Amino acid sequence: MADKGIYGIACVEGFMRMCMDGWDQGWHERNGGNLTYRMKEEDIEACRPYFHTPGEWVKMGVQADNLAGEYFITTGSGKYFRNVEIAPAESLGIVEINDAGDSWRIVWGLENAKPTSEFPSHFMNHSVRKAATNGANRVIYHCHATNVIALTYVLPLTDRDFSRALWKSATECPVVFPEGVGVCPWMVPGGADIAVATSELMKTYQAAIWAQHGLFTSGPDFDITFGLAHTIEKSAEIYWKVLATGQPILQTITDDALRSIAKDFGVQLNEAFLD
Ligand code: 2HA
Ligand code: ZN
Repeated sequence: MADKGIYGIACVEGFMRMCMDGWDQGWHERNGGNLTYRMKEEDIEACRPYFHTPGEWVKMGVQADNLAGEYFITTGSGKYFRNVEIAPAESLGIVEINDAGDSWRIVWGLENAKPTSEFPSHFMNHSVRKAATNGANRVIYHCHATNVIALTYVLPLTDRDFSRALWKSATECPVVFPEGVGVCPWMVPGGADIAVATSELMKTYQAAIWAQHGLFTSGPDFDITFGLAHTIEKSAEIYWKVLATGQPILQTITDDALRSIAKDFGVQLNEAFLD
């Protein structure tokens, strides 16, 4: 088989596959959405032969001590998920973080490009999730999941309202995200303010919803992080289908049923969201 170079390395291959999976779902119109992966030591060593002379250090406007010296694979600002497979070196790249934990520089890819406009949000979320999971979390994903976005026009923008609506729209949900989801009010994307607000939510939750914008999910690997977004979006879709019938709701998953699921599956549901 032909040598695929850096594209044959598992972390890069998995990263690209997740981008195309998100594209296939219809969550990445134009340059919508972004993905970052905090590389393991073995990922960095496997990719290092392909690194070029590093670019200039660029300050991020956010800082995290626990991410100093880390390497991330990231999608590019203004780049299209749709093009990741045909133009990977322009669409994504690898950045190194400096010892102060406040700047990045490009070591591979991102040709004529820079990291995603949401890199500050990804970075702060990585910092919080790394700490919350003892280093297990490695992936942060932002997508424009259609049904989730639509829900932010009709549900009160509280963690409790969204968590309950999603838990009750698909039986798997309380098992997949027992702590619930966080909800961020509408904010200007791309800056430090939304990054800090989102990372506050990610101290508690694996997923956060940006009102009228999209969804953030986190996880230890690509499968789990994509699966979380997929589960949340699917549940929101079911919620919409039920609403769209205009029929009265005759039955739903009761709070006691949610408790029973949690007990049998051995997960701790966020009690603050139960009646
Ligand atoms: O990358 O999705 O939030 C484009 C966006 C900004
Ligand atoms: Zn977005």
